[in-house]
Amino acid sequence: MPAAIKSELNQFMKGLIRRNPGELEFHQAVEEVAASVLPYILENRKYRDAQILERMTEPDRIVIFRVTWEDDKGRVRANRAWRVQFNNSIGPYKGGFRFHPSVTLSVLKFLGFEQVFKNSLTGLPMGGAKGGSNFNPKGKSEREVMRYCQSLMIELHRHIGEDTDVPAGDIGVGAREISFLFGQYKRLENRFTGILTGKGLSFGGSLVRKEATGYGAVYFCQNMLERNGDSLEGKNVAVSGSGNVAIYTVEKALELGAKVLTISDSSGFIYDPDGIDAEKLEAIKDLKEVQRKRIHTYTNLFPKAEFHEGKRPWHVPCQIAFPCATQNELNEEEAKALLSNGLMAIAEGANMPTEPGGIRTFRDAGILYAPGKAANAGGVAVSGLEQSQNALRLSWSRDEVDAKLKHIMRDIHEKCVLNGKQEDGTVDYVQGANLSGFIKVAEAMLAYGVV
Ligand code: NDP
Ligand code: 2IT
Repeated sequence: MPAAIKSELNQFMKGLIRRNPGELEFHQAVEEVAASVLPYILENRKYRDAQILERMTEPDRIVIFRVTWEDDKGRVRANRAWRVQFNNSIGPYKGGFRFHPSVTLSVLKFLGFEQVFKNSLTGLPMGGAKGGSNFNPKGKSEREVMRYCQSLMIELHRHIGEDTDVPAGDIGVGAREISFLFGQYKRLENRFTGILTGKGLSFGGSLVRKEATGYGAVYFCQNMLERNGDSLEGKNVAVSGSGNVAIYTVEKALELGAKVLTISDSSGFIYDPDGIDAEKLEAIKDLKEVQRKRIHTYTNLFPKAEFHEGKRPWHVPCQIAFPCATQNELNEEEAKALLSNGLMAIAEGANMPTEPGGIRTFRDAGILYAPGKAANAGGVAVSGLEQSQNALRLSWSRDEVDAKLKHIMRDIHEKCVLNGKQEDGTVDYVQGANLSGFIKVAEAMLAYGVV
């Protein structure tokens, strides 16, 4: 990085850190974007004069509220929830809701910030937001989760709306939670409207939304490989996580002829030397989606597989990696191990799963590295299509939605190539995604004047 840009970046980050003390995840997400877009801002005075980056890194609004509820033993419990409405320059706020004990304001600000760029990349009219709560759904009964969702919506409903802010799922918020939240919204407002996405198919959900993030990440990877005259056929693949994104990443990778060796959760990872085939994947869906069990129970069904307790899958030799669990789940040492074991491509199903040292390692090595805001945009893209179907009061077929998803992922890939192409013909997908996402939002903000 040229010295002038580096000094500008340092100065910008100093101010951001002073304004947002202790919010490490937020600092991390902003620094990566700022490093990509600052050269462009310095070349184009209009962005600088309008303080576009300073404004883009300040959320429009954050709502913080208490959620009080009663557990099955009749004890009164209290949690905290947030909705970070980051930027609605190009459309109503849109982004997931996360239930996990690790949720903090910093985590939600990083996720909301990333969402602004991701949503811009999809080409659909969606602003960026993220919400969440430090509620831990693990070990809670169905009724406890229901009461929690209902209590949360009693406050949240005032701040959302089909043309204002449309939440969806994320870690710990899946079809069950979206259903409880939607049912309560409908009761409170006496209106049936597309206020959440990821809904059940019988009440306004879209086909392929459940699969969209994982499928989209694999489509994006396929696009990167195709540009290099290659494909997923016969490749060894490592996947982390065993939730919504991981499961449908495995499904699409299998369909395209890859061999999937790993899957994981926060307790450890499964290594299946024979590969996780379609039949084993159905067993995983039953374990995780129906029985809500831990991933180590896979070895009870398939004893040839190994469970590595407390470990992550990144030392397993593979050519392609899909981190699909959570932020900062792949560090520099693991990135080096992946490279020395022959990694050629990585596509992030999760948001910000690779630590900055890992990203540097992948970019320096010149392998195909797709950052989350490009690779996992398929989920929110199909959420956008769910909103369109709700507005039209129509449902599109599975093939129609899947074709649109493929098209959107290809389009995002092309945008990354356009703004990330290097002199030697390779593509810096981080640069391409950040700059492409930035330009659309920045143009809208400039057009609005000082707002
Ligand atoms: P799920 O709750 O369905 O699954 C999360 C998975 O990640 C579980 O296997 C979970 O294991 C694991 N995990 C969660 N937290 C940790 C942690 N701190 N350390 C290790 N493993 C962890 O969530 P999703 O699959 O929906 O989300 C996964 C990632 O994808 C997140 O980064 C999310 O932001 C991102 N994403 C999701 C989209 C969606 O449409 N759902 C869209 C775009 C991105 P355990 O059960 O042990 O906690
Ligand atoms: O991180 C994400 O893009 C999501 N959790 C999905 C957001 C959405 O509105 O579908």
